[in-house]
Amino acid sequence: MPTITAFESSPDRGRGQARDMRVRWALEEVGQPYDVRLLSFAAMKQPPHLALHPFGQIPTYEDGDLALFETGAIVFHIAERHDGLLPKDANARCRAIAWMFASLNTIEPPIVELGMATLLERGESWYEARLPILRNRLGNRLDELSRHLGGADWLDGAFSAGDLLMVTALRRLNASRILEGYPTLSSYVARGEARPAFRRAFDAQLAVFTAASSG
Ligand code: GTB
Repeated sequence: MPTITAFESSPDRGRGQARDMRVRWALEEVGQPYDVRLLSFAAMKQPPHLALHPFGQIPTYEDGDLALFETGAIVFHIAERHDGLLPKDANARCRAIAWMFASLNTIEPPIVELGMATLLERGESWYEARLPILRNRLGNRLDELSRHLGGADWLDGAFSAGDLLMVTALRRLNASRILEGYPTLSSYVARGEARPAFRRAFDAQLAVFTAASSG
């Protein structure tokens, strides 16, 4: 049974924003049970965890003699070894992998950049001038993604690991009202969140926060 790592006490208070959520969701989609090792921020920076993750972060994934870090690599590994997250057709499979990269490399960076600016740069003299630039950069990407999705349920045919990573990247906008301007993308995220595997993964990470805050 694989073991993943997650925050002992997630700063998102159980909203499923930390990246263990993506790995949990992938494991739930393919029906693979898993163990979770919870880590404090201090433990994440100690040698035992740094041996698994060079940047001292979560999530990690251990299964037998394989230890992995980076959510994209972990989700890809799970998708490769189980049915359900990548199409069987070779070309469709390549396109689903392209969407995994697109979510991590094209869509998530402007989301994170805007989030970091509003969180950490508010006091800077240039903050107000930079904000519209970041909003515009993200808006362009969301326009393009929305146009691609059109009336489809998923990015390219059946639900895939590309959708799993894209939905979780877009969920990072939940705290803002940005997706309200993109009904196609809001419905897409809602479709992802309605999947039973998403719900199981979400409830599992929420249970960690609930237990930590009641203990
Ligand atoms: N590229 C890596 C991957 O995809 O696996 C990035 C991993 C990463 O950012 N891990 C974060 C972490 O360990 C947790 S998920 N941070 C602690 C550290 O770097 O010391 C990012 C995250 C954290 C918290 C929220 N939140 O509170 O809303 C959202 C997302």
